[in-house]
Formats: sequence, C-alpha cells, structure tokens
Amino acid sequence: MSEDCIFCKIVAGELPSKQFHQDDLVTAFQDISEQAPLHVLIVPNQHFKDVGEMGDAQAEILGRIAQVAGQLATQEGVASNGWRLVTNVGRDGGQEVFHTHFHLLGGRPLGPLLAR
Ligand code: DGP
Repeated sequence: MSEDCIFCKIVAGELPSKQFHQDDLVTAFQDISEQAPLHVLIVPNQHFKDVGEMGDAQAEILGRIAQVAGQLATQEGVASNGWRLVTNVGRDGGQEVFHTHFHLLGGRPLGPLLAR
C-alpha cells in the first residue's frame, strides 16, 4: 500500500466506493466521474504507478484484469453491444491517478478511440 494513494485506500476499504468485484489480485469499482452508463475501474490490489511498471511478474494480475472486465461486461449487460477496456499512462496519456487502473466502458456507442 502506498501512502496518500486514493486507489490503495479504496482497495483497503478506507475510502467508500461502489464495488463490483474484489478478489486476491484485483478490485473493480465505479468511476466517480462516469463517462458512460457503465464506467468501472479495475485496479491491482497492489500498488503500481502505471501499467508500464508491471512486467512478467505481474502477468497473472494483468490476466485477471482482462478476465474480470469480460465477466463484468456480461454481468452488467453490455457484452452483446460491446465495450472498451483502456488504461492511461503518464501525462500525455491523460493519467490523473498514479495507481494502475483500467477503465471498463460500455452502455453507449464509444466512438473512435482517437477522436476525443
Ligand atoms: P485517469 O485519467 O485514467 O487517471 O482516470 C482516473 C479516474 O479516476 C477518473 O476517471 C476519475 C476517477 N477517480 C478519481 N478519484 C476517484 C475516487 O476517489 N473514487 C472513484 N471511484 N473514482 C475516482
């Protein structure tokens, strides 16, 4: 756990969130600033500042994130229409919270990724 990291505190239950999933490796919770009808953040329980900091030793965590994204998309009813899983890295990537997180977005047409 990293001091002053809001996502570490959410994982630990020290800050409130609408939680969709938690297991030994990852936690999924509602994004506070929804960009789509379904907007869930999927994060490793352990602190990494971004996905670029994660390597072979974290392959299981990254695999779990992809698996949980698919399960939640089905559970939340967006699997048939489609969804997006995206992670931002660093300043140019638009990252604001420096604890690796993947945005699971769905429930509306998301448009071309590079159009925003
Ligand atoms: P990014 O730009 O990829 O770093 O996205 C960070 C996201 O985190 C942004 O969509 C808003 C969300 N967020 C920031 N603070 C909180 C919080 O305290 N709780 C929750 N649930 N989401 C947060």
